[in-house]
Parts: sequence; structure tokens; C-alpha cells
Amino acid sequence: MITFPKDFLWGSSTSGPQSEGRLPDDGKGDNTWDYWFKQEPQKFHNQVGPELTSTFYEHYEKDLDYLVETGHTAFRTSIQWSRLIPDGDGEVNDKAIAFYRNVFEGVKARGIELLVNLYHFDLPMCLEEKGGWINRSTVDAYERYARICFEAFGDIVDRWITFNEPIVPVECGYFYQLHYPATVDPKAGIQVAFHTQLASSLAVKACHEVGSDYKIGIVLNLTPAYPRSQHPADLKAARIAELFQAKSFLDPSVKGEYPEELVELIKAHDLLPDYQEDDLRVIKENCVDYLGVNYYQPLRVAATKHLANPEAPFFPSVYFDHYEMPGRKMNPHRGWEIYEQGVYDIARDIKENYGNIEWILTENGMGVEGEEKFRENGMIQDDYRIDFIKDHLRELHKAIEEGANCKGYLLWTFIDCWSWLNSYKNRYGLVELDLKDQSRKIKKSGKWFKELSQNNGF
Ligand code: BGP
Repeated sequence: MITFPKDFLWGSSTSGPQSEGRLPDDGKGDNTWDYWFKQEPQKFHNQVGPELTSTFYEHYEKDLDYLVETGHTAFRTSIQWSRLIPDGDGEVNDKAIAFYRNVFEGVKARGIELLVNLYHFDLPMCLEEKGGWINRSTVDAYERYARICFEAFGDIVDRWITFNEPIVPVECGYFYQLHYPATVDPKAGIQVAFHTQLASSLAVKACHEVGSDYKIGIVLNLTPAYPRSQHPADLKAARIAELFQAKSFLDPSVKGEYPEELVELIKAHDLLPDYQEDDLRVIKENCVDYLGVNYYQPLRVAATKHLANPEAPFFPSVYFDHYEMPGRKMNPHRGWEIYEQGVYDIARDIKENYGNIEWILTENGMGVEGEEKFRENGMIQDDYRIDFIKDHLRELHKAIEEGANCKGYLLWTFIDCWSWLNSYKNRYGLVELDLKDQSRKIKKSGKWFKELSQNNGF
């Protein structure tokens, strides 16, 4: 039996844009996803857009009961900025205040610890129209929005989160064309990254001003970059990949400053962002209280095979090639590598290089396409998910035994939810969602998760 420390948190994460859905009179404004879906629905899997999702806005009371039924002692969701302030920077939507208050009270009434994220890839469209995160005024609008949230819900939220995986909108929006504005513009991408970090640090400051005992962190998708070999060129590739992928937000958020090597690289490409001298002080003085870590798959890299085309736009990957390790273990239903030891390695890195700051594993999980084929006697028999969770928990447990300061495990996710361009392709939930009639059914993993939580281990 593997037993976790007393008061270890067991639960799951979701986000507003991926679960709430919309009603015609709910007062929500468009975010970039709403807009993009209207413009280019063909980009979304099966043309399922963000307006439908799993209708948490209407069914939250019942859904919160599923948290209890699946053993949650912690739950993480996000406020949709475009629901709370439809145009991003103007009037507050009273219906949104009432909705989130009801949800949060419902979570707390069930004895569940509440983690609330302010931003899960969902910029209000009105702000995107003015340049989005490239424009410094978005930082000011975000700070105002964050302060409104702390004042409205600070009495009831246990842990705040400034951003979820902030590197993802940078990579996907300005390099790989997978998030709106879907451009290739490295200069803009780096400016967006800097403004996002500044906004996060300003939110930390505002949070502590509103409530000196409030706790606030950032959620990062951390994976060590594993080199193909110990050859110096592979090691260099891994070091640089990690600088861009992980340390670009980890270091300023936890240590208050950017790694010098990263700054030098960006300078060498003449891509330093615009900033004001005081910004660096704001970042220095407002580090997070704790970290959220999302981990799904490792990043494996090798030295590049080819020299970069000097005329092509800059990509961080001019310094590394992605590498498929022969014999890697795969999740065949999602196409991602499974490498449980990544959890242990992240824990060790945080312990050794980031002052062993308190952290929570805020996302880990197994997406499965075509999951209905695993239904037997009316229930999805997702033993693969149970094994996946157990295997990761073994590594986490080992790290905790060796002193890692991890306080909880949150699965992605509790009810199958909508996912960006993938819509409902990959199912992750402890609870199955039938998109046709919006009915919910607990999967085998949901029943098992309750036992896991009750036993505080397995
Ligand atoms: C994470 C995001 C989540 C969720 C998850 C699964 O990176 O924070 O929002 O989408 O990935 O992704 P997918 O559905 O593409 O497998």
C-alpha cells in the first residue's frame, strides 16, 4: 500500500471555457475561441465549438455532486474573463458574479478545497482586436480583472492561479498557428510572453494587497527536456529547449528573474521585448506562493540535423529537433508518450533548483479517442486510466518520500470536457459525457478515484 501524507489533496482540474458553455442571455462576451470558431469552424475537430461544451453553466449543481461521488477533496476551475467582463475592460456582468459565487459556494459546501484560475487561454475578443497580449494595455486590463476577482471571491477561494500554461498561447498563437491569432511572428510571441509574465506578477501583487493571507500561484506545463544522448550537442539542445519551454516562466515566477542564458539567446536574435525599467522590479518582488505543475508527456530532443535557414523566421527549435525515442511507451489512444518518471524528475528539479517551493500536480491524465468502445455493462471500463494514474502516483510518492513538497494530485479532468481544436476527440474524464443528450455516467476510474481518495493511497 502506498500512502500519501496527511491532508494530501485529491481532485481534478477543468476550466471555464472548456466546461461552462453559453446561454443566450448569460451576458458572456466573445473570447478568441468563440470568435475563431465562428470564422473558421473547420479548424475544430468535428466542427464542435466552445458554445456547447459540457453545459456546466446550467448543470453545475448536479455536477458538483459528482465531485463528491468521485472522492474529490480539491477542485480547480477557471473564471472566464469574457464572462465576468464581456468586453475585457468595461462593465462587470452581474450574472457572472452570481454564477461563480454559487459555484464556489457549492464547492465549499461540499467540503472541497477550491483552486481558481484566472486565465485558461481565453482572451476577450475585444482586447484581441486591440492587439491582444502584444499591447501593453491588455496587461492593465488583466490586472484590473484580477483585482475584481480577488475582491469578489477572495473570501471563498483557497488558492488562486494567475495563468494556466502561459507558454502554450505563445507557441500556438505566434509560432505554430494552433491558437488565435494563429500567426508566425516571433517578435510578437516574445512580447506576448513578457507581457503575460508581467501580468502574472502584477496579479500576485494585487492578490496580496487585497488579502495579505491569500495564496496565489501559476500553473506551468513543466517537463524536463530529455537529451537523446550524453553527446555535448544533444545536451546543449536539451538545455536550450528547456530554457524556452519551461524556464521562460518558471524562473521569473519563482525566482523573480529570467535566466541570463535565455536573455542572451533572445538578444542574439534581436527579439528582446519592449519593457519599462520598473517591470523587472515588479517581477522581482512578486514571486508566486506555490506552483501548479501540469505533466502529460516528456519533451525529448536532439541536436539539430540541419543548420537553420538564416532568412526564415526565428523558432526556438532552431536549437533542437524533437526526438522520438525508440521503444518509448505510448498512449495509443492519444498519440502521446507515457513516461511516468517525468513526475519524479520535475519534483527533484523543484526541490534542488527552486527552493523546494510548495507545489501541486495540477494536471495529469490520459486522453482516449473513441472511448465508447471500452463500455461493458453500461460503464466505461477504463482500467488503462487507473493504471496510468497509479504509475504516475508511484513516482510522485517516491519523490515525496525523498522530500518533495507536493501537496496534491489533480487529474485532468472530472467530466469529459471540450478541448480547444480537439473538441471532444480525446476523453479524459472520471465521468463520461454523452454529447447527444448531455447525460453523465461515472466511469470505472471515477469509482476507483473515490477509493483512492478515501484510502489516501492505493
Ligand atoms: C492541457 C490543457 C488543458 C487540456 C489538456 C488536454 O495542456 O491545459 O486545457 O486541453 O491539455 O489536451 P488535449 O485535449 O489536446 O489532449
